[in-house]
Amino acid sequence: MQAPVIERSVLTIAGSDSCGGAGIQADLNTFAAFGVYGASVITAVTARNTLATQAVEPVSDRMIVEQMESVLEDLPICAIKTGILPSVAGIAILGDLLEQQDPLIPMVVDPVVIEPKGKELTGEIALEAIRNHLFPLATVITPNREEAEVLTGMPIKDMDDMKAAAEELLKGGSHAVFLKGGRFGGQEITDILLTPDGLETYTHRAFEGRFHGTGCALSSAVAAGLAMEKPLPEAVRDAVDYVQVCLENSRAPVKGRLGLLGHLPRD
Ligand code: PXL
Repeated sequence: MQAPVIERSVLTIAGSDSCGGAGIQADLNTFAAFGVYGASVITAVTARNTLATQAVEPVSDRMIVEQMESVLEDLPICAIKTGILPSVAGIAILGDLLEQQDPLIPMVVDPVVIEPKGKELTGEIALEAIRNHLFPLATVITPNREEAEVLTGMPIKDMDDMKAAAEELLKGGSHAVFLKGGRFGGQEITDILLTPDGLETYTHRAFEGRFHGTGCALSSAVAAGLAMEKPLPEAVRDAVDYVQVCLENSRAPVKGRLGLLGHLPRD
């Protein structure tokens, strides 16, 4: 019997995380949890765990393009999520390739800047290239507080600062900004989605401790929702709820201090 043709799939363009908590591994787990087929273009390989990043090796621009062409030739990609993009030239090439898609594929751009030690993953120069080449093509960008500070040069200390930074990013040419809230002291976190239609807020529980890969899961869940043709505010709502469940189901590594998300039913 002939298998049915795949109707929709999501593509992650991101780095591999050897400990499985973030990057490609988190993205594919998220797509699976949403029941949507996931493809992956790997941009960098990390040797890392929840203690630190031990080594990073970028994948060549040529190989990134090869992977892109292989996937686009064969699969119905209904949404894309981008994570770590280590090469400025590669970001421009990727932008050109995505711009040529007709119609444009809905895309979630996660402007990942890793903590100072890991800046080599997506440094601030690469971030500038992401802003120039990918933000104009993105359905939504998903910076966290620190990334929004770097992108806008504006310090974010409270909710008013968050709104001002999101407005600045929207003015800068992004179609929508999902700004992940920091914890401003309380037991809750508020994320905001700013689009030309207005502002939506998403308040949720702040879990104790620190976790690995929440940003990757969140942006991938939004992409999965877009692939399923959910309106953006609904895709974001479902993504926020999904990460909360992952946090409830998280487990600790043996040595490191960052919790690992529980995406799928446990063994
Ligand atoms: O969470 C950002 C991120 C994205 N991609 C890879 C990572 C990390 C963080 O560690 O390792 C591959």
